[in-house]
Amino acid sequence: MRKTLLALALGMITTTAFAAGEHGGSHADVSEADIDRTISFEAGDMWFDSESLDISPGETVKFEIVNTGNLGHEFVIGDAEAQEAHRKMMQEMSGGHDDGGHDMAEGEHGGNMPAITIAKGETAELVWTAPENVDDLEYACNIPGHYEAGMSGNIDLQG
Ligand SMILES: [Cu+2]
Repeated sequence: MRKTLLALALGMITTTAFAAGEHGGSHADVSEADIDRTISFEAGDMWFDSESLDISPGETVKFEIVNTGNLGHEFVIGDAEAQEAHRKMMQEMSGGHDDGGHDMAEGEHGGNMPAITIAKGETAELVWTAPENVDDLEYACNIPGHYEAGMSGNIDLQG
């Protein structure tokens, strides 16, 4: 009886953690031990201080991003097409208000693009495992105007 209860409890924890990971970009679904490498960099007003990242397929990376700017930013991983689609959506939702995009970004990523938002002065973390069958991905801040001003970079997935 005890074992059954324990298994149930563990199952519930796993499910909850997984859901959190999908929605908030939380790393709760990956334990620290699974992380191969931590990559730290800065986001500022209209730039990331790393213009490209070399990551091996299958590698689990923890991004630690410090926002040293005066605006909120986001960090989203996806291919060029997905980034563009996301950008359009953010633009439509913002209705032209630059600041309004921030909160909406969180709920509208749809779950399949790893994403975090980083408030000014904050550090945000995102744990991500690089896919095996993709050549190049982009990372970007898709808050209206930011990508266009330079907030993007390439992720080179080296086999
Ligand atoms: Cu930004």
